[in-house]
Amino acid sequence: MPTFEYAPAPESRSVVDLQSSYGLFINGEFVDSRGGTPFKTISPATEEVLAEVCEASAEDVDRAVAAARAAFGSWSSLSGADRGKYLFRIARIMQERAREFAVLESLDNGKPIKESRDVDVPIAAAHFFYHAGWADKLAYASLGQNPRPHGVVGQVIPWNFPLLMLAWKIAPALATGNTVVLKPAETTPLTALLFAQVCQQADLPPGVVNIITGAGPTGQALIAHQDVDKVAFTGSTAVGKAIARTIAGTRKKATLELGGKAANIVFDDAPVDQAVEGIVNGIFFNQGHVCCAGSRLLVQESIAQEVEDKLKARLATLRVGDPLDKNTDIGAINSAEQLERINTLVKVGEDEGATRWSPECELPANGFWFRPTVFTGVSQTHRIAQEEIFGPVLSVLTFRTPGEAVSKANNTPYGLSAGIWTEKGSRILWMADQLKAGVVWANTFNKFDPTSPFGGYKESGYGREGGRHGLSAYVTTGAAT
Ligand code: TAP
Repeated sequence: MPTFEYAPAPESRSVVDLQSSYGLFINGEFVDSRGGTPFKTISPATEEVLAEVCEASAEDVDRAVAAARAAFGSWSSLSGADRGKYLFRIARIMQERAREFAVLESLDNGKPIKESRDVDVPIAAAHFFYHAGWADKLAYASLGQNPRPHGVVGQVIPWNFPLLMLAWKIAPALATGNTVVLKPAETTPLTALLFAQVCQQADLPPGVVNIITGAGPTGQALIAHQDVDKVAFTGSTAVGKAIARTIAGTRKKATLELGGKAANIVFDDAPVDQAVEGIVNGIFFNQGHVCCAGSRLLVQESIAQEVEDKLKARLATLRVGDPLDKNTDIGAINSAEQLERINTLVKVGEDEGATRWSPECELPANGFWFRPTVFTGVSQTHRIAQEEIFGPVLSVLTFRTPGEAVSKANNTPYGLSAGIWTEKGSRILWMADQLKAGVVWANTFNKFDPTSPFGGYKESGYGREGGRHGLSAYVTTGAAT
């Protein structure tokens, strides 16, 4: 239990100007759908309807791709310095409107305001600043000879970091001279639509960015569209595989950022209090709706009990509740559907014999909520050690030797990220070399920066986002054909 109570500290909603309905953003304007069925987006914390949004039909996808194609010639022939100015302008407007973005993101997604305010929005703006800097230096970025854009890029993103994933996708595409059609997730379209307003405010030429809302079929139509030159997708491994099948045999380039089941590995020489903070951050940040979440804790057997006790004591101090309250640590689960998935896998964990524990905490009456949960006594074969739960649920396993830690950590179809906690630098380097993960954090977790490439091994996808590696996915090189 918390040692003292906090008074509520709600962020004001008045900074957000919610419209009752939103159109599709095509060719620089908000337009009605032709034939799509509108749907509602709700606050997962209260189930209140926030707005009605258009479903983009196949005809709308066609219009958006045509607008991006028409804009491509002039956008790609602008000088890099001029494209960079637009990106800088967008970044600065995002900073100026940061509070509005943060409140809207927390309303639509359910994540705590302190995370949207301090992580999602600043890093999203940082991606535009970073890529603005690259726009006029592509020829010197060692991307290959004569780097030039692919053309029209179709981008599909998930609901866990709606604005941040948009920034990861749109900033490098624009910096390299591509034009974009992006589909946000069905449950979190609002910050993408606010971003469309930012594009208008920045006087971005019409058609360079198009935002089409809708669900899976809209994403499918976009990916399959014959005038899309490159596909960039972030989401589940199942949908990533379907996309790979759809584009197989076409000329389309693709980057796929998919799921994960990261091991957070704590050795007996680690600073335990610091490691406990890292474990909490690793799995309970953003309600565990994080592809690179440290959802498997591998702890050395000799300190397992100490770590478990300290972890439980720390979890008892987390505040679960209103995402707009600045004291909230854990917000709402994004949708009823995701809550159902979490409940199903947690039940499987219990049925398979793992021990389930959660701190006492009162959950709000409405909305979608799940207590922070720890499973101990987990073995490698348990489904909760193998499958991505994508919620605030930690599976704890133990190991005795570094070799055992490596083989357990790598025993997964995924390979997105991993964490190592130890005071020995040599062990960090040895482990990082052995782990089949795109990102390895040492004595920290969930650190993101636009300069640092991010992406997976195995079923966590292919291609990198961020840094120079991320840029290379958006250009073709060599002699022009
Ligand atoms: P998905 O169901 O895969 O959805 C991702 C996006 O794809 C959404 O916009 C979705 O639309 C759309 N979509 C669904 N079916 C499609 C299809 N057949 N063709 C084209 N697009 C389609 O994933 P999710 O449940 O939203 O997100 C959670 C998953 O994403 C987790 O597995 C997580 O690990 C992964 N993820 C990975 C990363 C990175 S960087 N590797 C980052 C974040 C999340 P609707 O949602 O509107 O139906």
